Amino acid sequence: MYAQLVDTGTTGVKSLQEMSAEERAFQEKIDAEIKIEAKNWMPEAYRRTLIRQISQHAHSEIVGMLPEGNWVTRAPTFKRKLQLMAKIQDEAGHGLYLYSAMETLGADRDDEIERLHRGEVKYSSIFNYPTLNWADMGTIGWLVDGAAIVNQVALQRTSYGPYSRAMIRICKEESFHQRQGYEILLTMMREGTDEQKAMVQDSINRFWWPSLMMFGPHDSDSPHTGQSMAWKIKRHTNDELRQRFIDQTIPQLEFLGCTVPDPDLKWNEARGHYDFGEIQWEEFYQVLKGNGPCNRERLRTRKNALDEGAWVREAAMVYAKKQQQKQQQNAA
Ligand code: BYC
Repeated sequence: MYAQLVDTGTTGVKSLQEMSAEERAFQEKIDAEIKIEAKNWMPEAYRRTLIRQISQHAHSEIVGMLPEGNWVTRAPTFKRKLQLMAKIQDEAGHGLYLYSAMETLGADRDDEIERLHRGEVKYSSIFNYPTLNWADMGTIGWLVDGAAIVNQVALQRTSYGPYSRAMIRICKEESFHQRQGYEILLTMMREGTDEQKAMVQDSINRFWWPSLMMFGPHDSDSPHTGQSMAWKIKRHTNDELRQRFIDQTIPQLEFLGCTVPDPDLKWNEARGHYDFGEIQWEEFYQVLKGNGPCNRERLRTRKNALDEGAWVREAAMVYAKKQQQKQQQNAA
């Protein structure tokens, strides 16, 4: 794999000859599928790439709670409300595992959260779109968690041990989320009124293209893919995973009896894959720059949550210090 990347002219990836002895030993370990652990030597750029990706991933889980939180008070039944709350709590848990995995690389959680709040680091573009109707809760579970799973199943085999182990548990929970989302939509399509069926189609129309954007830019425009593939942080490229997601999602879409807003979508027998239209990349880059429909609102909500929770953290610190003093007095 590594030699192939060099041969195909991927820029910025060192050849084995250009590496120091330490870097070569590291690369050979990666090539032999031996996991890198927190205390092992690693190139500084590998560490920084992982902190960037894992922190972005953790922030996505935490910010990703907000579009769904919008519907907790308006879920149509008590059962749906409980399911939605459980899903959102799982996402908080995913964020916490991921921040912990990031800390094993020497990054500071509070610093990274501050950088998020200053708008210096990214989180998944998808969470900058609003949730306008109840069907959006189904679509987020089915399409957004569905896209996240395709990406995260591959990340279970990522080369950094703590990240790959966090992914195993996260994937189990995500596949449950995906099914609950699909079941919401199936219920609305099978038992709903015409208006409710129209809500499902409207929701798919709004979330289809942003879900495809979750996989990132085309491989040819992705600055990090070459090196991340060589280090096996990424096991598949952005375009490969996007295609895999489309291929597995379209039969589910047909079973629902819905369509996607892409006139170019069609099965290509020769390729054995669906062909699809071009993503509006200008929209994607605008969202990344902070100009999506909800970017400002999302960051404002997160900052307020941190400020309003300050007294809880302070109280916990005072209590912990008092407990520590008591233990020291007892031990003396
Ligand atoms: N949104 O060279 P590239 C969930 C950035 S949450 C925003 O391809 P890379 C859920 C990229 O960071 C699941 N930014 O980068 C939660 C880079 O910017 P910087 C979230 C994006 O890292 C609640 C630049 O564009 N999943 O499941 O090799 C409810 C160039 O891109 C996006 C993860 O985070 C985007 N869509 O590949 C429901 C998975 N795409 O850092 C569900 C972990 C690209 O140079 N992350 N960028 O400023 C990854 O697998 C990889 O980081 C990506 C991008 C495939 C996303």
